[in-house]
Amino acid sequence: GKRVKGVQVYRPFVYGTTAKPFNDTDNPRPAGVPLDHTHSWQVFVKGVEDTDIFYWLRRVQFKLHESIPNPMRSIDAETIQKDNAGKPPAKQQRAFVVNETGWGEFEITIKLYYCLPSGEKPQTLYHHLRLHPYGRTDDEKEAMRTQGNGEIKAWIYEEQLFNEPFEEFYKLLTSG
Ligand code: SLL
Repeated sequence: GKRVKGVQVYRPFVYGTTAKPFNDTDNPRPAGVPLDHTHSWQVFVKGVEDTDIFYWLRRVQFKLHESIPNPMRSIDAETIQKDNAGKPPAKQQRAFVVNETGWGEFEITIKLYYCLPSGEKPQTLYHHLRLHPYGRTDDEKEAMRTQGNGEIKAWIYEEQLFNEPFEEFYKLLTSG
């Protein structure tokens, strides 16, 4: 294929983690979850404002800590779309997500696999799962606990650059 010379295409996305301590009201520890688990959390890659990114990102592989059963989690856009039986996924489903519970923080390895016509090699990101509200004063922590919903968000806004994309991929990128 031929590349489109002198063209750069940027696509914004968000990745990161959202964690929440177990409590007696809106986030009780589910039955079967070990007693030493203190939080529910999720790691995700998605579009900004839940926009579609499946046309350029086809798979995300999350490598979790070895203490977690089955630590390699691979999520395919195709599977998410199939689960919707041909209908386009609802906004909140337009995401590569792993939901887990646990007690400790660690570094998550996130590997991005691009759509095949891109010819791009997979790219690796590293993200620290945050369970605790660091760098906040005791008052701010208390406010999070009592007023907020207690979620600890560690979100990164990024832009994926496609430099001189192949013509076929350029059409995919710009036909949305
Ligand atoms: C620490 N460096 O020692 C970290 C490791 C590992 C967290 C944290 C296990 C959950 C499960 C879990 O939360 N591991 O058993 O499914 O603090």
